[in-house]
Amino acid sequence: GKVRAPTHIISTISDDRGEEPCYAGVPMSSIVEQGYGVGDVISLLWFKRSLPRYCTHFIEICIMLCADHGPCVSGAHNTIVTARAGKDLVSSLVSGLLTIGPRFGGAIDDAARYFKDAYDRGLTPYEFVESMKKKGIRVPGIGHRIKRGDNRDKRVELLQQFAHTHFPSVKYMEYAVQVETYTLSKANNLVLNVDGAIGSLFLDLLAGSGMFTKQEIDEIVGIGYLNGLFVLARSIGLIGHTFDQKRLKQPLYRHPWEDVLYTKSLTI
Ligand code: Q5B
Repeated sequence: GKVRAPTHIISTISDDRGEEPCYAGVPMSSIVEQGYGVGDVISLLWFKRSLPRYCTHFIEICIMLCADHGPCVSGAHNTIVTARAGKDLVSSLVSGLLTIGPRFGGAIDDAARYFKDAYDRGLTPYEFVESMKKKGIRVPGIGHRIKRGDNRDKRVELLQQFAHTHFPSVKYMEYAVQVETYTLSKANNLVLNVDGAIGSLFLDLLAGSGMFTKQEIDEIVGIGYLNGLFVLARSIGLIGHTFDQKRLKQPLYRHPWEDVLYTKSLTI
């Protein structure tokens, strides 16, 4: 009989060999004819399944809310400086993307991991936060440079409102809010931030939708899919910032001397 030669690549998410490309087995024509949105495409290509509308709508809200947060954040700043140095779109985009990490935008996966572990082990918010402090780890998903207890992040409120209305259960998000109540008692900037809101709510989506086994949830959280939401979303804004700088014909950026504290004194 025929023997299959070993392949160099295994791919399980898409196929372009037929008459039309398929995402997770769904042909492109069905995607268009059935009015799928970008949330459905993400469901197919990242999670390899069609998710209920409230889930794909939630994904789309995350993308829309994280698309940009002004020119002053790390990613936009890098992109603006790079575009003003005359670099091309892709260079300007990746320069901004490279700032996404544990402090900026890339705390979603760790927020999901730590909130899930703490909730599943039955830790009280006090026990969780204090154990993180002992380990010298900042609680991912908590804290913001400009948001405060008396100036909450509107994006977080919008995500919470949507989930309260549409999700069958919001137990992880409620836990994250209890953690926030405790951290806010320590300092006014230790709010639940957009990364923490998405991380905890995605746990609720995974656990409450009935579309994922426990093993699949552990794999998604373990691999770390969720920072992808911020990366994808913020790419929209970073591309916008690149076009903006080019349109405005902005010159090479040079940081003003007055804004640098030079500490090395002259030795005579
Ligand atoms: N402290 C976000 O810090 C920030 C603590 C904490 C325990 C914490 C910080 C942090 C975890 C990572 C995270 C996502 C670096 C943020 C985002 C997207 C964005 C951005 C935008 C957008 C801010 C002052 C005191 C110190 C610290 C303590 C701070 N955070 N303790 N757990 N999580 N969070 N990142 O203001 O005793 O003085 O040493 O790392 O979730 O990135 O809009 O800008 O859309 O673009 O610089 O929203 O919270 O505060 O470093 O001066 O700390 O608070 O230990 O205590 P800050 P620091 P002490 S959302």
